[in-house]
Amino acid sequence: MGQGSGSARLGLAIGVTILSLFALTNPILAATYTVGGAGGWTFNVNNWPNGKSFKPGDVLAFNYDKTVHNVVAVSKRGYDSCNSPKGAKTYQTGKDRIKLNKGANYFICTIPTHCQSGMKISINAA
Ligand SMILES: [Cu+2]
Repeated sequence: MGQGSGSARLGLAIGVTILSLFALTNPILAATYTVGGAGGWTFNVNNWPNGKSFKPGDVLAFNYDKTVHNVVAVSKRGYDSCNSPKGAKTYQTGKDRIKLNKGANYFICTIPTHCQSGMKISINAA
């Protein structure tokens, strides 16, 4: 047994300790949800969150045809009125991953008439 195996064992012990601390300090493991399920981010997806519970840090996966749709995070007012502020960050890769903030989170598609056709979701992360 040389010095090498001793320090390897020490390295392993430190690694395990760090992983344990990480697990203890992060009791909430983030989940990823695919918005709209198999149908993805599209019209009439507004009822999709019903009955589901979300936590801050969970990730919403928006899968959609980027030539037709987009995703913009908005306020309640923006959600209700289907408007987004000028210069709002627009996700448009067709495969966007967005982390939920604590509290209310609202997303709409800003292509004309889409939000009015139910391409909007309201989620409370608690
Ligand atoms: Cu759209």
